[in-house]
Amino acid sequence: MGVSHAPSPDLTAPDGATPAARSIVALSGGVGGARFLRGTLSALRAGALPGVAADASVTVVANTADDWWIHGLKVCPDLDTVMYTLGGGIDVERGWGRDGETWATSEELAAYGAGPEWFGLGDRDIATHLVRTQMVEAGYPLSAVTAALCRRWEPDVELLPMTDDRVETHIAIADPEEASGRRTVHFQEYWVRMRAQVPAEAVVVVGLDRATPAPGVLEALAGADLVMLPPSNPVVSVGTILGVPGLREALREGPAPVVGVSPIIGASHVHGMARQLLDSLGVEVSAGAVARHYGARAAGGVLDGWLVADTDADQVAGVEAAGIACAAVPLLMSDDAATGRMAAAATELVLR
Ligand code: FO1
Repeated sequence: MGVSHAPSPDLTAPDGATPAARSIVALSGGVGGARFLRGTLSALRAGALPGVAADASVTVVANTADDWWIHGLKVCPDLDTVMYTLGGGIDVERGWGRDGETWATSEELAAYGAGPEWFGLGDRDIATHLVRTQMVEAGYPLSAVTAALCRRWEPDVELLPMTDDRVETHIAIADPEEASGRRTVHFQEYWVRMRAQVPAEAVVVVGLDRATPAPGVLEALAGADLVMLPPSNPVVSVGTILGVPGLREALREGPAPVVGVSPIIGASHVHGMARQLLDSLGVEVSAGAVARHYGARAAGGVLDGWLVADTDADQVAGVEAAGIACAAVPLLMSDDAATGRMAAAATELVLR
């Protein structure tokens, strides 16, 4: 079930005050982004985000470059992780897939030797992929399919794929047995089978240069009062969303301030594999370097504000020197209340 709306507060701005933001857009990856969004929504609906109306609409543009086809099914991990997390159907421990899951289908497939065994599809989750695959094969675009799936989950946001086009992240790794000395693997193989333990030599996002934003994405950015970048991977999550032609420009030239939350605390990521992939781009692994990688909106980048962890307070001056407002606050998403306080610090930074 979706998060219920709190009663709307009086939204009349006092004379001279900036009216409360009524329309938020977030660009999200999977587990980290979804957790951030759940805490943000609970603070938002409680009227606890400075400068934001409690009944503001939220549009989530999700990364689809982790998507792949497996056992004839189209699987969209980041869309599903956001949908299940905000709709109350996620396995909270794992952070992906359905709660109360069983694995009979995967066990049967393994008994046939029908791999890959390293990628687990739960029985409940498979129902989502069956519905999606049937609709995609009947000709519906991914955005329409996502809207149909969300009618069940009511995530309290409009969930949009970044594009309806097929886009897939592949990672180049060293392989001395290949004549070229390297081979590429699908992002899921790199992440799930290899656990990102092998250095990534390059990230290749197949189809990204020809993709177009899904219906509603540019419109949402043009009408936004605030854009949030959750602490998702800056290379393979937010980076691929920003790589959809036209999307970065819409963010840069849009009316809304853009505030992001660092996925890096100290010299490593909190969740996922940002460290390995930043290395592959030659970007230093620090909260300040990720902010400078995104760049200040005033200098052709995408950020107006950036939150770093309280333990990274020494990074603030360098981020501000790059033209980005910056604050150091606790960034661990231990529960929705702590995450909501992070979101409040983010809106405070750019809306007040
Ligand atoms: N992550 C794993 O670590 N192991 C899995 O077997 C696995 C299966 C899986 C199935 C459906 C789905 O939507 C997500 C799944 N994930 C699994 C998570 C996923 O690989 C990644 O966390 C994301 O792609 C990164 O955002």
